[in-house]
Amino acid sequence: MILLCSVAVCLTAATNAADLSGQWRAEFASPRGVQKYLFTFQTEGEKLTGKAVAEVGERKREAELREGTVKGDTLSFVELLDFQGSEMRIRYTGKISQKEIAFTREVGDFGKTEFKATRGAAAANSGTAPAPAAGAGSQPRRSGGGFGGPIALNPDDKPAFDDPPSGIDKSREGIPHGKLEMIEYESKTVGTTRKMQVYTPPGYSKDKKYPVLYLLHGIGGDETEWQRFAHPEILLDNLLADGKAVPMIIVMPNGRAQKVDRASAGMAAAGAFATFERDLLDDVIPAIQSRYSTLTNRENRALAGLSMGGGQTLNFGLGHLDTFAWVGGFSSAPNTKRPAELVPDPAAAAKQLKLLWISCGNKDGLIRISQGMHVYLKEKQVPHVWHVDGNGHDATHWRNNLWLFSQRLFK
Ligand code: FER
Repeated sequence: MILLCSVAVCLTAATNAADLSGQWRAEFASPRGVQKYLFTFQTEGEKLTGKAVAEVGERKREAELREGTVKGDTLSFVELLDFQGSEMRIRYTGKISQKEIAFTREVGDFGKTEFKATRGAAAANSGTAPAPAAGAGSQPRRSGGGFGGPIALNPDDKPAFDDPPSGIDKSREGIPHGKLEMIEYESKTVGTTRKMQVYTPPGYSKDKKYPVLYLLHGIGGDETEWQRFAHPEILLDNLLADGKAVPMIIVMPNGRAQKVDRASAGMAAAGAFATFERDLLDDVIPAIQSRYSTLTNRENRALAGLSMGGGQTLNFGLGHLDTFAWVGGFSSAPNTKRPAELVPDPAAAAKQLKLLWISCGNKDGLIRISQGMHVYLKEKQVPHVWHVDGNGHDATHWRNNLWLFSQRLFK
């Protein structure tokens, strides 16, 4: 049921939770453009239910509100957003005053936006509605970001390589196979025992030493996520059988560095994805180097990842060129720091990097992140691969780029 607001109802909103029922609208600037929201709330005691209809440009979506509560003058709820197959949680907290609700909208720890909602139907339906409050404090903290957006392609945005043949990660008979194992390590950073998967190539022997690729997952994944999109272990077996890659160890850790690190703990645990920098450097790498027969100089250490893990890769890889000489960001997400922050000394980076790989699909709404990197790197003359293929934010892009990237490592 939709209740339209009368002045009397609006005025009691501050003191009586039930009176939140009805429609509230808001308009605010976000990295994706101006967002227009129409919330419809129903309350029952401290419980709040309802829906959100959001419009950005031409696009409109509707979501049921979850986990809604009203306590005193504070309400909170979650909007679940399907982001290209991954579920993102947008958390809203609002302070109710007489005429408005002052909301904070958080996507994980990213993109905290503040805006005000006022009573009434959508602006389009209501000629007399006051202008939405989108003043100070309504600007998102980040520049660039959001869940995809309009795609504008530039002349450089084309494939650097042909697409791989099909079947690159299908298991073949009659070739040697490596081993994939799940191991545990003590994380001082997180204060827990954590899991990671480790691939050792066929014929792995303590008598040899191997280079290592650290391979990071996306926002909805964990240490097993790469197996959903590609089978890095089979892909490497195949490349090795064809003489196309150097035998290497591949480590797939969990990039969500928090005590409860399952994907279900919340997709947008952005702070935990940033904390992983320390877990990777101080806990994961030492654990691998103590348990496996590894080459431990920077020229024998690579970092790559998809989406959220692509952003982590660029942040941690370019941020620690003393540790990584090979860096690959596939469809990097808005957690990627700004190019000038990542590469403050282009000449030094150009000298140290053996390979910097930036890739994105030309149907991926996050492409502007990678485009920004490419434009900066090109301007600053930092050699890199800029590979834009015909995919979206999807498994084909990640599988193909792992294949193209991994066969160029450690050579
Ligand atoms: C975002 C959109 C997407 C974001 C992260 C992602 C940090 C990650 C997507 C993925 O890993 O697939 O705004 O912000």
